[in-house]
Amino acid sequence: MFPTMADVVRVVAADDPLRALFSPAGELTAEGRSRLGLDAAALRELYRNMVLIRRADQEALNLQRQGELGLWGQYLGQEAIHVGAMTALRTTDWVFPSYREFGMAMIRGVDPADMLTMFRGLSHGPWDPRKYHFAPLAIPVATQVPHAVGFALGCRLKHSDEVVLSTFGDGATSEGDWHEAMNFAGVFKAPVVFLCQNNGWAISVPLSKQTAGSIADRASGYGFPGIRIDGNDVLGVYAAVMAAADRARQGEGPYLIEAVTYRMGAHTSSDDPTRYRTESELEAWNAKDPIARYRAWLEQQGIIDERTVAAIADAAESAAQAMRARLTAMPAPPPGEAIFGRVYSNPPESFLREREEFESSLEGS
Ligand SMILES: Cc1ncc(C[n+]2csc(CCOP(=O)(O)OP(=O)(O)O)c2C)c(N)n1
Ligand SMILES: [Mg+2]
Repeated sequence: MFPTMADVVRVVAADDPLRALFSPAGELTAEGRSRLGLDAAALRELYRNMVLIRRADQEALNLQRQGELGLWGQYLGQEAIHVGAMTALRTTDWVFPSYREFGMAMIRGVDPADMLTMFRGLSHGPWDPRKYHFAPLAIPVATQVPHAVGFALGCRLKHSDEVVLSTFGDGATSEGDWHEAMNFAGVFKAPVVFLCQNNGWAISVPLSKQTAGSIADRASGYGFPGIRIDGNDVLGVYAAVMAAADRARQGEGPYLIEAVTYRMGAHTSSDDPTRYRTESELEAWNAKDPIARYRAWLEQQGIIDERTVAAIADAAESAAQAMRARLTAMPAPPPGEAIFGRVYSNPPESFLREREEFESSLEGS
């Protein structure tokens, strides 16, 4: 017998621990917030990390504008997702990111100056994924999603309790890779949390011209739950990712979180968003800025004061300057090593000869 729609809805709703924490509009409820059990120091840390990654993002853009980086894609406005999600995970959990997840990597402990070497043409992939449990940034849209699911299935087969976070944009959900990954994850109950950063745009294509219906609702077609939440609320993102990861860890399978936010900057430093979006749209989202909003709440709760806010801003400034100084002092790798160095562990003779020829061709140039 085929299940009816009512059966499907019942199955999906029955094992959904997130719904209880959120209002139907996707806002973390006061009751949900109180259940998080975060003390004042932890709440301040969330603020500090959002400020740190925002300042690093600005510095990276400055570097690009000064000709020190080839390209930069800002995550300005998406800090609540980066910090909330990374704080909710264990450091043993894996992350499979897209190209905009520099802030997430920073929170995981990757040195930001090392990370920027990729955008300065000094490295192909600056960190060891096994050390940080953080996969390389994926530039081809959505390719990281099937990787995440396959890896998550591997974790399950090894009986490890690691969970995988697969993060991507709204545009990525139009890719075949994304649907294949969702389907596979649902069938095999892979321990994966899908986190869509719905920032309203895929370069110059607005969500309305890309997606009919709701992204979150797509999960039910693949046999697991999905929820749309406010992606500019760091505590909401933290709660959702924590609950979805716990559920996956217990063998309950995947979850899709659609975190609604806005890309406040350009798509990348090569893009001019004034050609396709209005100033008023930007202003409306500016009023929902995740950092200003969280800071106002912390102040209201008496958890943070002006002095702490200023100290955090100073620390972020020093960290950004240190990142710049370290990056700009790094020597370029020898060209032969950069091009040939990571291709073979045991290079064949012909390859070594090619390398020699290349290197001697550079002599005197
Ligand atoms: C397979 C593939 N197609 C097209 C591109 C060009 N491209 C780069 S980013 C992007 C838009 C992605 O939008 P979204 O998934 O919403 O992520 P966002 O940039 O908003 O974070 C496109 C089409 C690409 N990198 N890879
Ligand atoms: Mg997008």
